[in-house]
Amino acid sequence: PPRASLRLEDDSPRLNGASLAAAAAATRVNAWTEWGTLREVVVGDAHNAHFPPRSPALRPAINREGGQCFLEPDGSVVEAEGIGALLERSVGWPAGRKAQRTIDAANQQLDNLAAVLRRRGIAVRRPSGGVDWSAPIKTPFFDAPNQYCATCPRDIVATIGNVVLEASMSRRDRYFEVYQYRDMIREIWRADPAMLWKAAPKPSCADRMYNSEWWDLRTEERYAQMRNYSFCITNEEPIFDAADIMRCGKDIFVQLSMTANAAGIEWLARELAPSGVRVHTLRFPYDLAPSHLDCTFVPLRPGLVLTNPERPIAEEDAATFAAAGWRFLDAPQPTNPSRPWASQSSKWLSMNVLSLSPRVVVAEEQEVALHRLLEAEGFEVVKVPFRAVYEFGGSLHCATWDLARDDCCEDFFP
Ligand code: DAV
Repeated sequence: PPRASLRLEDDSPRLNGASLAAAAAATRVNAWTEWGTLREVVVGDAHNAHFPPRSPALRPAINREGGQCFLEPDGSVVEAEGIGALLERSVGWPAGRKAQRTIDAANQQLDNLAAVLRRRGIAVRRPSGGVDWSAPIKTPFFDAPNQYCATCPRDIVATIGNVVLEASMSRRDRYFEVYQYRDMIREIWRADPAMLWKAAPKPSCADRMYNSEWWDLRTEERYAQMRNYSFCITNEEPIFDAADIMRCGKDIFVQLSMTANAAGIEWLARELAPSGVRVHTLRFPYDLAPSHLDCTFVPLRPGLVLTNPERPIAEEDAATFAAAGWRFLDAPQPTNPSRPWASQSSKWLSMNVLSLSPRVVVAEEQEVALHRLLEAEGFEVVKVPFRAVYEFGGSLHCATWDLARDDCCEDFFP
């Protein structure tokens, strides 16, 4: 079975502990784009991760073709193929805590990413803890048997300029996930007097917030409704996950999806208007189960977006980009389309990259076709093993949350 290499970047500028600490202390919360030179970032972790329970916003299913990533006693991550169908026959969708060696494999790759970033002089923070993912949730409106993990901070909190914004969230088992970052947010808020700390209204997550029939629609019925952009959440309460947002300076793009509704996008638009930010809705009519924008539409630098060839953008939404002279670059088919059996994401995690600057992008090490494409566009591609993280909700963009980049509220769509 394939083994992941643990190659650290050796050509990167090295900072010693003292200069790193000084850089971190000087950091101010500031991130207006997806591509400004990265100064400080949060990398998630997989500690104590639990399987997401079935709920009105998620019907988890075993990925039958999927294998497993686990950590061997010698410290190498192994990808074993084709156990998904077997597991499905014997257990159906599992409940409770994930296997320790699966958690360890993900943590090894997350720790490696943190080390690679630190060696490039980027300050890295890790979730500060506090939430027991095994704990059930009971509110006046819903129950959940357990919670999930802190692997994907991108989904739950966004930096928009000097604002740290906690998303409303769409899933019950992720309702309190942001508390895993609260000590950290408080600490940054105390150190940076210019930072604004905001949280979107928490939705009820009551049964009436969801379209439960949506999950049982046949594919043809979904195609028939496609243009309504109607998914498993209703539009009664404003809802968005932070990963449905992409920042391009003065313009913020938000995907209408299973995890962000029109009311959620309207809430963002009104909230950000006083700071001069324009919020645009993006629609991808051929994606029948859209969730999070970062496997679909990934701005890489001014004028260039990495796009998903199987999920073309709605024509009317493309016009904003065309009018400003932006170019869409279709990602190649994934070099390794296989995913772990418990992954609820698509093969397009291949394009879920993290930008370190307008010239440098971090990508999964097996995605050679993507590396070639980006290198031909003039990018330096930093390659890291990350497939063991895939079943914890995402890849490199999902598992990070940028706190500070060198950028400003620039107008890229004049
Ligand atoms: O295409 O499966 C996954 C994004 C996970 N945060 C996709 C989107």
